[in-house]
Amino acid sequence: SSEVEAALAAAPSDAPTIFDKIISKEIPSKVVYEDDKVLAFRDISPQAPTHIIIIPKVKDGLTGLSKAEERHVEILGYLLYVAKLVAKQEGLDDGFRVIINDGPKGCQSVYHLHIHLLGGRQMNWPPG
Ligand code: DGP
Repeated sequence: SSEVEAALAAAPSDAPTIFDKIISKEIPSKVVYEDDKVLAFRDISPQAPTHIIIIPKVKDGLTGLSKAEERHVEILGYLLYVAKLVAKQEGLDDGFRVIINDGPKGCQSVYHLHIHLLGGRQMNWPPG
């Protein structure tokens, strides 16, 4: 798929990503939740009726989950809590899924840690 191609083309890096420009509003996005620590916005290429990306505003070395250090524990937990808040806000009362893609084999294409929140349809298992 094009998502796999994008992931394989994206070299893991600590450089700024498109998400920095989304945080600064240099690039417009459909924001569904924002506070001082996190931003949640609709994915440009939705894989479900609800598909939201949740990111920390400060990357602090967190290009992906595989780079997590003990200092990131608080923001990692908070991102999951915000996923729950947004799921509720989106009316996903019958269930939803959260996903973190990591590295080329995990299909990560943007190297700024992010949680995918998907819902609004029946999810399948195993994922692709
Ligand atoms: P991942 O493959 O896990 O690295 O997911 C990156 C996601 O980011 C992918 O589902 C598409 C989304 N995305 C990439 N660029 C943009 C953008 O400019 N705007 C929005 N809203 N989403 C984007």
